[in-house]
This record gives sequence, structure tokens and C-alpha cells, in this order.
Amino acid sequence: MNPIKPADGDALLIVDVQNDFLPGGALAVPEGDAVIEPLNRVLDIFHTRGLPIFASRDWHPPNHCSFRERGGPWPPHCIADTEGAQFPTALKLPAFTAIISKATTPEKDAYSAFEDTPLTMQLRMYGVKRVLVGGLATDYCVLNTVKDAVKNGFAVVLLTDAIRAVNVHPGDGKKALAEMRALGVTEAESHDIQ
Ligand code: VGL
Ligand code: ZN
Repeated sequence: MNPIKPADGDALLIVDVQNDFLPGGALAVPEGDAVIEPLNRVLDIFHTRGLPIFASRDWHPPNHCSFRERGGPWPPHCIADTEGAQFPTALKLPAFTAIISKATTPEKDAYSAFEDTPLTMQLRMYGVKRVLVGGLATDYCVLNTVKDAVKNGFAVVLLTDAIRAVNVHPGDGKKALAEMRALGVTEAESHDIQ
């Protein structure tokens, strides 16, 4: 693979790497914890170069419409200010990481980190042209975040070893990957980021 050398105009965007999406969590993504090591590798590069780092988080109220007791598809997860909503301590986020909270109101869900958040504005303020994306889950929040990134005019590098799928329906992760490929997204592994 071609090496990618992050520089001015690049940002790292980590999607929803939160305790509830890791093994043992309320909405565990199979092998969700496997994204941490590759993300830490890329985090270190961005941190060292002083490049912008964004981390989105699912940040639901306790009565969120996506929860089963309200007829939604998911068990309660990532309730604001709970342990399950925290970033895992193993993920080495620098202090200046810009945190993007999403799906924060009871009546609306949002899979994309761009939906009802200031992310586009903040990326533009930093002069970002390209985002490197990793996180959870490939078939939900990563997919929808990548689609919106492309829609909003950003080039996307998908960190393929730093994503994992829920796969509620077998093959969802592969389908999501194909959908992102069709948008012209570049794929790279964390080791290709230099
Ligand atoms: C997500 C399901 C429900 C995600 C969030 O971050 O991919 N998936 N809420
Ligand atoms: Zn959610």
C-alpha cells in the first residue's frame, strides 16, 4: 500500500469508540476493542505533528428513542455521563481532542457524526480537506459519517484495520465497506499512515 503522510489539511476522526460498544458493553461490537491499538498508532502521529483530532461519541438521554423500551432497535447504550458512554482509557486521546457529542435529544437518532453537530464548521475552521476515519461501528456510525464527510466535500481515508461492524445481519459490514468504496473513499491500514 502507498504510505499516507498526514500533514496540514488532514484531521483524524475517531467515531464512537466508547465502552458500551466494546466487548462486555451494553451494545458490544464483536472485536470492537481491536480498533484501539491501530487508532493509538495514528493518534500518536497526529498528536506529534499537532494535527487536529476529533472524537465523536454517542451521547443519548436515558429515554432515547433508539432504545428497545421505546420501540427502537437497540438496547440502552451510551447514556450521557455514564461509564458506558466514556471513551476507554486504553484509547490515548490527547487533551486537546475535539469531542463531538451526537444523538443527544430524546426524539431523534443520528448515526453520522455530522448530523446536528458543529463538525463540518469545525473541520473548515481548521482548514481540513481530508479526514482519516476509524471507529465503531462500520455498518452504522462509521458508514453514515463517511457518507456525510464525502457529501460535505471532504476526502476520506478509511482506516480499514481500525473499524469493526455490528453485523446484526451477517454481511452488513462488508456491504458498508462496498458502499464506502463506491463513494471513492481511499482505504489504508494504520501501518500505512506515516
Ligand atoms: C451506533 C448503534 C446505535 C454506532 C450507535 O455508533 O455505530 N450503533 N448507536
Ligand atoms: Zn446510539
